[in-house]
Amino acid sequence: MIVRDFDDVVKNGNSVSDANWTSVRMLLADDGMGFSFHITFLEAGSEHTFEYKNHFESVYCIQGKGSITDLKTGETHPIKPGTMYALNEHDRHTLRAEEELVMACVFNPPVTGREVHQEDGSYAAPEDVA
Ligand code: 9YT
Repeated sequence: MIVRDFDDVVKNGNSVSDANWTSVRMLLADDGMGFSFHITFLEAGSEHTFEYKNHFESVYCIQGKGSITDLKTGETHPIKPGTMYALNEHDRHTLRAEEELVMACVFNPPVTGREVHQEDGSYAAPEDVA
């Protein structure tokens, strides 16, 4: 069994940040679960465009207020505590945080912790991560 505390995961360096988001990786590929599990914080007022071409991602909003736009259909959905979205078609999307968003995220395949966002908003496939 794996039992971890958020603060210990941060202390152990399994937290990554960009200019306006931070993600704490509670589970990573090395844990052997077949998925990774992240708690992601998106700063109030920030906007993010991602397209996880090599991963499926499911996200649950724990706290905050914002929206997500499906860039293929142009449809925008509000995000509030209790909202879940699943990028089951590797959907290119824009996330907006009106208030800081705190999200629980699952990635399949699991991220290794060494990915950086590529220019197209994706993470490299696991076999391409050094
Ligand atoms: C909400 C969201 O898209 N989270 C993505 C996870 C984050 N970019 C990470 O952990 O790499």
